[in-house]
Amino acid sequence: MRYNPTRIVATLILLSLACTLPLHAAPSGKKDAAPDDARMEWWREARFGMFIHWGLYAVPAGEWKGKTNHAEWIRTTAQIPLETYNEFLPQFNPVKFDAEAWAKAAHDAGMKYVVITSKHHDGFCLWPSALTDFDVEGTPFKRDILKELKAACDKEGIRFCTYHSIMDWHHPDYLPRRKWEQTRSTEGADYARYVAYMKGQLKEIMEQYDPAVMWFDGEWEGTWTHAMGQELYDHLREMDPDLIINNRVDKGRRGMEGMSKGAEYAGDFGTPEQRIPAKGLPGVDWESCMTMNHHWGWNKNDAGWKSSDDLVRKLVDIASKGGNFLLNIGPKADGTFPQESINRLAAMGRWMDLNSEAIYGTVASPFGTVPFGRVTAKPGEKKLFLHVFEWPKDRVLELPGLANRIARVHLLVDPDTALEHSSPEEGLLRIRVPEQPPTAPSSVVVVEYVGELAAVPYVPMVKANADGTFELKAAQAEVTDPIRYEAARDCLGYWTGMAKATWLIDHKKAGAYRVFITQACTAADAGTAYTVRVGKQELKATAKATGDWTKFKKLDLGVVRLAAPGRVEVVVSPDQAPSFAVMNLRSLQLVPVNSP
Ligand code: FHN
Repeated sequence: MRYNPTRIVATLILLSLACTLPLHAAPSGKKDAAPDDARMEWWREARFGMFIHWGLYAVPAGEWKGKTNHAEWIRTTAQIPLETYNEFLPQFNPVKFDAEAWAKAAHDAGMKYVVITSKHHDGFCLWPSALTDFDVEGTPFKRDILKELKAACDKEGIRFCTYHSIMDWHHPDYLPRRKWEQTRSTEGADYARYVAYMKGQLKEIMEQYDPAVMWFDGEWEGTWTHAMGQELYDHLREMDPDLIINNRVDKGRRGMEGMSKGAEYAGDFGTPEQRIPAKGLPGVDWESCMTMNHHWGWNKNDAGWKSSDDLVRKLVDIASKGGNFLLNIGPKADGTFPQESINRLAAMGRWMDLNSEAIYGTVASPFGTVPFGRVTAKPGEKKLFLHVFEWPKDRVLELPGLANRIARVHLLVDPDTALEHSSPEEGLLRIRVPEQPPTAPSSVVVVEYVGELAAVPYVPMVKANADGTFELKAAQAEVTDPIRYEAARDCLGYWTGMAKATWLIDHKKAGAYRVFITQACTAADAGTAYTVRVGKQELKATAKATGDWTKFKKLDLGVVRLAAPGRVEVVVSPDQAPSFAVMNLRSLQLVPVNSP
């Protein structure tokens, strides 16, 4: 495969002229850019987009020489030499590719933008680039995929965006080479010339397809620097003041956690990958990108599909924390979406048809953990949207932590029927809801309030059961980062730091109580010392091995005495930083010692 020198020289001359334009001043060179809020407005409103990973790697579909766990990284994970990988070019002929069907599927799912891999790490380009023939023109297909998808997105009224990899395993000037690819000479390789090539291709994309977002990736290798990232951000900003650029253009990203280490790094939004931050990040723009199964690129053997219920709740969880959800599709080599993806998109679309008002244009909820699910907010409309995952069997929905007076409460799907509710004494609003949840897996109750939204810290008050025991459940705990409640396991997980879980009990009866904990931990990670503080008393323990993170055991931690009736804090916190994670905690129990 050759890079057409004539085309490259011609373009580099044009490019060098373009690059002599007066670029912005230092990285703060956003002076002429559209103000952030104006530029980000549509993106913040959108909340939900489609990621598409598609390229030559769809041909092997994740399989190579008997191994089946590959995907878009297959050239590297299967150590396929360049010449062999290039043999996928004549096999890439997605005759069933229908851009309008793709854009309609995104639109009907409630997605407001599409981000497609113009070029992934393998270097293959989904458009006819003037700078290389390692592109669609080098395949039997020849059609301009980006052009067709851009037109289809425009027709559906959704935004067309591109993902572009800085890392390039094909271009002769890209360095470093893959460690296993030592036979591929680096002689004459010129990284600066590669950067000029990449900027030339970005210019092609910007001018021909006008993406609303440039989603960079593959920024992590040492050849790409902080200065290059900032310069590229300013260069693209110069070309399009409205362009939104993610934080992977620069070097500030904290790994898969995705946020930037500081404001000195370029990028308009953070990019958590395959995860959701534990808490809302008010005032921070971020987008969680996730696969539907375990792979970004098509893998025909990957049957690990997330359920559509789980995907809806992830969308709700992300929106409740002020983020966007970029959900991935890995199309097949024939140009079709996997049926499993189509089914999930359709299910999410049905839910969004009824509930999108509680997602689009919402902001991070000011509340901490709420026992029933999540909360999104529209302060401008003085509305809260209570997303109820577990519909209360007693028909009483409790929202802790709201200090406002209430104007009206109703189901989102039934705005004409007002629901009975209490006034939020002590920051606890009680709402009488109908027997059945209207829209699983997340039913929305709208709370219209008076005045400026005022949330008060609220640690759930746990009252004693009839037999005098206290059951402190994971979902009721107030937790600190990075602990988060895992609904699927009904436990507090991701306890990978010196974080704590707090409950508040309202006890009416002085006396001695035996404390039990229900926890899970792998043998490899067991042994972290921790303290359970009940009021002023402390019980010391260590996390016990139970087999794995999903096998829970109830353990006796000892006895405490509660003096005069009243409110007592119960806090679980590690005495030392865990080697990996402290434990998965499902519940604590306080059982009166003399109980029958
Ligand atoms: O290496 C890529 C991977 O293939 C995929 O594109 C994800 C999606 O954001 N990003 C990188 C891994 O962090």
